[in-house]
Amino acid sequence: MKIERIEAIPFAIPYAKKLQFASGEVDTARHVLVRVHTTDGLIGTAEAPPRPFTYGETQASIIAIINDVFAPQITGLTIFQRERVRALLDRTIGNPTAKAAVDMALWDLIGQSLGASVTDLLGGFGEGMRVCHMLGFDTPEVMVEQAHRMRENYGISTFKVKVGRHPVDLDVAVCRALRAEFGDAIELYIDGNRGWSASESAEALRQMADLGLTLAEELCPADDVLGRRWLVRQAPIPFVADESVPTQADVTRELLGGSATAISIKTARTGFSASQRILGQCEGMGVEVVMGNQIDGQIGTACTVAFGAAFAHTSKRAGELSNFLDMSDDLLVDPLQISDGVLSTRPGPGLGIAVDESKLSHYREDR
Ligand code: MUC
Ligand code: MG
Repeated sequence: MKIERIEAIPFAIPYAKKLQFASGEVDTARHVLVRVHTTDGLIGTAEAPPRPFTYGETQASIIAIINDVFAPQITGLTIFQRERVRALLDRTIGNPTAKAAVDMALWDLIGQSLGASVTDLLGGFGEGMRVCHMLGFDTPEVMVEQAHRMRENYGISTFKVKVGRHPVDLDVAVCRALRAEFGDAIELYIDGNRGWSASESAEALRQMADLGLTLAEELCPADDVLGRRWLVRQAPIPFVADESVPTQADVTRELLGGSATAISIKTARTGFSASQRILGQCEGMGVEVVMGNQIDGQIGTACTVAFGAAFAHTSKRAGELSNFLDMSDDLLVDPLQISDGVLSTRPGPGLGIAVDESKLSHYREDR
């Protein structure tokens, strides 16, 4: 069970509807498929989504760090030495999604070799999660129409609304339209991707005070240190740190510094090994978590639900598990299915995913 080689394969799948938010936009899933091969013929699979506007990684940088730095460090180790792998990868700073994909592919291999699902290995709490859909920037009419489609086709009733535009009234109008259309039948929360200042954020929260929002995420930059603390102190709902917490140390800094009161856990950036630790930190401190979406494809989403379903604390809230629905296609032999607002974990050992080789050869960008 030794790591023999690692493949980092660039692929590109267009979105049917592009996702726009305050820090950027995504119209093509230009991701990296990571495959860890063992000496006895198993293949562990995960995907790394480059998000230059969030972590500074690009498709080319992810491939380079895996091929030039990580693969030489860990080739020859056994698949069970994942803490040694983590220690070696952490000699390099940054590169969160590249590290996370290697970690998750190893967990997939461990599961396959033991005949157990990753969810069972991690904690085995449940068999799926309620789904939250993320609505990107558009007009109130279009966003209401999308929410209708998600409710009717998939039974989804929790929505995260992207905010952070100027003037703030644009986003307030969207949240107001959603609440007016659906009443109490939906849960609504907002994510600003650092688009507003602290005072604009406070004004937006004041204008939306009657809308029953349940969370506010990254409304202003965490680097606006005192402004952000001032905002979080007066926020009437949990204030979620997402892109400001790519490491455990960042979680500690943001929580103890008063810059956040809840944490978004994204397996795309902290894999399973570090996400487990972050979850423990949050649970121990009495801090709520939400399973976030790194604008993942189906492989990344399978990883998120595998982790989120494994623990009681991550299962309390709906997980952000549905944006792959906006992609024109994907790589899995058996596509993920959301029904009655729930995404189930995959049956079968490891992550339970198989890549469709003909789709991969169609979408890969290296040949
Ligand atoms: C999110 O929750 O922020 C958009 C930017 C990013 O890093 O992740 C997405 C979704
Ligand atoms: Mg976010």
